[in-house]
Amino acid sequence: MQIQEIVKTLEKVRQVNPLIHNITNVVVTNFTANGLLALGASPVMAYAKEEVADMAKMAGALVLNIGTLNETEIEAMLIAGKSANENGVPVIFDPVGAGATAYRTETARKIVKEVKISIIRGNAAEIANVIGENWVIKGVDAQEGNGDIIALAKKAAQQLGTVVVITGKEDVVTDGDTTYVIHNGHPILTKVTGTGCLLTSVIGAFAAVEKDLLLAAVSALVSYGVAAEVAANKKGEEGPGSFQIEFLNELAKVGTAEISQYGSIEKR
Ligand code: ATP
Ligand code: TZP
Ligand code: MG
Ligand code: MG
Repeated sequence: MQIQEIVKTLEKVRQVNPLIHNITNVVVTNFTANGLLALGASPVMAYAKEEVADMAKMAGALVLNIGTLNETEIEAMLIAGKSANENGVPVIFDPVGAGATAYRTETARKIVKEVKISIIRGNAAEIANVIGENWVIKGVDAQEGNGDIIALAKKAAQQLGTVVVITGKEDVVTDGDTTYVIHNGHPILTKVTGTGCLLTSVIGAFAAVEKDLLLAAVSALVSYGVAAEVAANKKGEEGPGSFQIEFLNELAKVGTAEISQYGSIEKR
């Protein structure tokens, strides 16, 4: 995969300005909408079971995120997911906190069973728990693990039949066969809540414009990670508040120059 293809895919997002239907959590709603707007996508949050089938049908991608789940929202996610599936709209899933409580684990497994997911994105513990492996998770944050993340991602991709993205210090993308490791990003991302959730929605924006889901996911991760690096270089020392604002600025600006300079992908 070439850097030029990644830049082209990012440019396509900005040209198409895809509508991204998010059913997400109450912590990250505003940040997600602003991040998608900055990038060049068009966010909508719609949750009512009476309208989600219609909204998902007209979207470029549907993003499901169980960060603050409840029964009403889960019902809406299943309706939206099925509508997206029937209409060829890619569904991106963030199983926030899978493994932390039985309810989250069971709900995540129910969603991947009942909805055809195109790309699932989470930390290692979340992905492990979705496929029935027991990794420790505290709340919604992964603990430092020393497991083999590439092997885990491949196993999950094969078991779920989706593209899998596991993020952390390094990000892994695989369809179970072809695997990429992305070395972009910055530790200060862990000090701003919702940077994982926004990333999942950003992956949705790329999947809305690029049918090759590996290219879509890698392009999203590189663009996002490079924007974070540039923002951290400019404002990181001031702290997470200044970084969060600058990160939105850089999501709007990141392009050929920055991605050529900092983009770091490795095929495994
Ligand atoms: P967690 O709850 O475990 O923090 P998350 O859902 O917030 O998970 P992350 O794994 O934190 O998701 O990923 C969000 C973004 O932060 C990704 O772009 C990832 O590459 C980046 N990231 C996370 N940790 C680091 C790190 N130590 N160094 C560089 N980038 C990181
Ligand atoms: N609690 C429930 S959802 C959520 C918190 C803190 C946000 C998690 O966001 P991210 O992107 O996984 O850090
Ligand atoms: Mg994080
Ligand atoms: Mg998360």
